[in-house]
Amino acid sequence: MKLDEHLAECDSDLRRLIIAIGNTCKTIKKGFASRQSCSDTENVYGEKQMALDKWADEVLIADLKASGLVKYLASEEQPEILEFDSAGNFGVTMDPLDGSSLIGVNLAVGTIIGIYRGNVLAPGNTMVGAMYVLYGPLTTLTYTVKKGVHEFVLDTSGNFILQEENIRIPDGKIFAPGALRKEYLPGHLKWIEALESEGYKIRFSGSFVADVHQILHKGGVFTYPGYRGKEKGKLRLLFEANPMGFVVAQAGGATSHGTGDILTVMPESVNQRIPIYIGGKREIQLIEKINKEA
Ligand code: AFP
Repeated sequence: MKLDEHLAECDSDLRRLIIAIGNTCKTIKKGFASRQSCSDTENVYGEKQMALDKWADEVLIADLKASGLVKYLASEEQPEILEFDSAGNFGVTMDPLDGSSLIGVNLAVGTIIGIYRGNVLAPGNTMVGAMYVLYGPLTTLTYTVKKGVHEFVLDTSGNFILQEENIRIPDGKIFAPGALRKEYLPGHLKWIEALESEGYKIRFSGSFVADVHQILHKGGVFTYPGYRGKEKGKLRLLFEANPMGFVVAQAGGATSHGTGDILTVMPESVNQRIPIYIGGKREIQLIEKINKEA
């Protein structure tokens, strides 16, 4: 089944928006091969090439503006929320290429999208949908519109074909721990040691979207915690934590900033950072329990 068929029951504007984003991601995917650059360098013809993440940002902005569906657009690459004179009223958050420092070494990166009705400076649990496209050996698109989490794979004809419907996060013993151990806060260290004593194995690639995708399928937990000197952590609430948290929560998992659900946090600014724990409910409950007892 193709993506547009799968979305047949969905609100027609939301359906058009998801399809439009999927189409732009196909363009981005082609850019990896044709642009062959990960920084502002000259190509073989002596032409200046824009870094792929900045280029992906421009392509997404242009396509979303042209769609007429989006009024507010917040991008990790932009300092302010863009506002379009549009008939539609969707608010979209995007990380055009998460993990972009891995492009040069050919590891998986992705595009992360959150979808709101109206402004995006709202708690994540008000999203009407979220999705991500992972550019790995296969290009996959995973979406939710609060009716399950579904995954599609890009075939050789350029169609996103249903690969797995109603994904549920299983139990699993992998963990993806960001930040330096010597800078962990006490509660976090205790939690990490608890996971290690239970035999959790490390799987951390440097691409949040790829690491969370693995956890969605294999279980376990990803974290980029707050740490000494950077108590708010590294990842962004609007662009990374909320959309991926929304997908994982819809698949039966959970997300936390260490003491509560990330999806209930009212953003204070567009570039706000937040400590993140995302994955299985059991692991998330454990960090909250440890932190609350401390
Ligand atoms: P880039 O998009 O700049 O490569 O950052 C990726 C990221 O935001 C996230 O995808 C990774 O999980 C995290 O940073 C890795 O951070 P460290 O380099 O500090 O491990």
